Amino acid sequence: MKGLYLVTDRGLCGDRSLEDVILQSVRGGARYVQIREKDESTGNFIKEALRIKEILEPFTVPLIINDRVDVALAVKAQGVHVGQDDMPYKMARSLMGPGAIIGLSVETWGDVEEAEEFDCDYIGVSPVFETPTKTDTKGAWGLDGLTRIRAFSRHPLVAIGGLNVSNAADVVKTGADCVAVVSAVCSAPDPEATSRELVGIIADARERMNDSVD
Ligand code: TZP
Ligand code: MG
Repeated sequence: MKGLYLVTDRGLCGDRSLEDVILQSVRGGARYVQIREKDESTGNFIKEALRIKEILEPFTVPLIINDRVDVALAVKAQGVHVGQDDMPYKMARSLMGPGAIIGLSVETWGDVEEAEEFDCDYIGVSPVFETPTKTDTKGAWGLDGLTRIRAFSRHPLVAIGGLNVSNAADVVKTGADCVAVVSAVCSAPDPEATSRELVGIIADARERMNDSVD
C-alpha cells in the first residue's frame, strides 16, 4: 500500500454529492477509498456503496467499507476496515476471504502488539493528531508514536487523524505507507486539486527518503 487514502464523510462535502467528491479525489490520484457511514440505513449504505464501486472501477481504486462486513460482502467490496470495537479481525478475515484488503485500527500499544499475529493488510494508526472529525479516540500517537510503531510493526502503516498538506511530508518521513484524510479532501474547495497536491507531497517525501537511503 502507498499513497493517498481517502476516508469519506458525507457531512463534510457541503453542497456537493459524496460521489462527486470521491470522483474528484481519485482523478487527483487517491489510491484507496474507504466509505464511512455512521448514521445511514443498511439499505442506503448498500446503494451508495454500489454507486461508488462503479465510479472507482475504471481507476482500479479498491473500495473499502468501514466497520460493516455485511455491507462489504453484499456489494463485493475489495476490502473492509475494522476498529477495535468492530467485528474481530479473524472473523472478518474468515468471512471476507484471503484476497480481501483488511485494515485494522490501532489505538493503543497493546493493539499494535496484538496486530502482529494477524495477517491484516495494514494497520490504521489512529489518530496521529487530535481531530474534530473523530473525537472518541484514546489520545493521539503523534509523529513519535508513528515512528515507534514503524520500528516495531511488520505491517504497512496507514496514518490518519489531522493530516493535510502541511504535515503529510512529516508523516511519510516517519515511514508511514499511506496518508489517510477525511476533512482535508472532503471539505476542500477543490477536492481534485487538493488530492493532487497531497499525492505530490507524498511522492516527493518518499523519493527524498529513498535518496537518503541510497
Ligand atoms: N479515524 C481516526 S481519526 C479519523 C478516523 C476516521 C478522522 C480523521 O479525520 P481528519 O478530518 O482527516 O482529521
Ligand atoms: Mg469502526
